[in-house]
Amino acid sequence: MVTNKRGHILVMVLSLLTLWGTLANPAGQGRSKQANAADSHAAILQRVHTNPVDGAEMVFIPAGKFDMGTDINEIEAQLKRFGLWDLPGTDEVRHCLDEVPKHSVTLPGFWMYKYEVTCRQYQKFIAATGRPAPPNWPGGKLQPGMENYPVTCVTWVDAMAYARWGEVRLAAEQEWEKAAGGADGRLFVWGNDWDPARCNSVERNAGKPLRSFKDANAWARKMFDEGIPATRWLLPVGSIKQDVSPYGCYDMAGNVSEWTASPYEAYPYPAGKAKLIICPEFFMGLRVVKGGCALSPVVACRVTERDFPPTKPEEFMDEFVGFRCAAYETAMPKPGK
Ligand SMILES: [Ca+2]
Repeated sequence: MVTNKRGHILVMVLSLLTLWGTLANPAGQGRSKQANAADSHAAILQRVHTNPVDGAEMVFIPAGKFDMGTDINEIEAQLKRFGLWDLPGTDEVRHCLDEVPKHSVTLPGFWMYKYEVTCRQYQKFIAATGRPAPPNWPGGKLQPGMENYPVTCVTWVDAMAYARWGEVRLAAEQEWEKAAGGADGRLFVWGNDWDPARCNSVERNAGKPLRSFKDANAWARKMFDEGIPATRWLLPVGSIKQDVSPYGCYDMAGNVSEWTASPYEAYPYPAGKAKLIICPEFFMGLRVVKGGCALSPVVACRVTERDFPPTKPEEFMDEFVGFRCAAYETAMPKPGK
């Protein structure tokens, strides 16, 4: 553990608070403010709510500030860390450029789905609203055994309609990134070191290192050419216990990538600095997808990853794109629907 002057001062302050708490509450009458504060923080982290509409578990993400995105100067170091800096071409660099610049974001507390929305939950939505089943459900029917898999082949408009039915909403990309990485700037939901066993990614499915987009895509193409269905690579939600965020959200590194509510635009630049439109796809009415999928290489499994399905959000669907929902702290669905 690193200690510094500020750490010592904090320890002193906490010690004084403890002493004050003891003096103020002699013989254990009542408890110190510090103990109560610690309890309430633990209570917040343990707050779980079940959405009565779809039965989804939701975890609470406390209010606060975090740094979103990636500094231009960090891209080289990150790619070197993964052994991807010296590759020919610029695939990996271009993939990170839409995360620039790193910027501070302050969010109020909110609730986030603990898991990707499942086929069982989507089936309930279909039954209640008459919306068509995803086209990858044979005969329009949920296949036995697929109930706890993430729903896929849904457009952004489908996901928005689900959220409206569920009396929740799609997460903004800022909320998604905070729910995935917390506030300490970690590269992956579990920390800074890449470990293919910790999430459902291409390296886990291939059983060998496939670090670059080129290698990952070549392997995926081969699987498709052999007629192996996409569902072969997906897992029921929450299957990999290590793919869990600091707040207890599962599968934010892998399994399926997830629609967010947010338009795909350039991140804000500091006042006085030009906003560089470094990605030609910005401001084209596309929507942000966050997180890696079962065919993603390491770069796409990072917390700061953002991607853009390249066609209209009302048309695009993919066997590796699903979604999860969020809600304002004060706008949780109540039982009774
Ligand atoms: Ca995911």
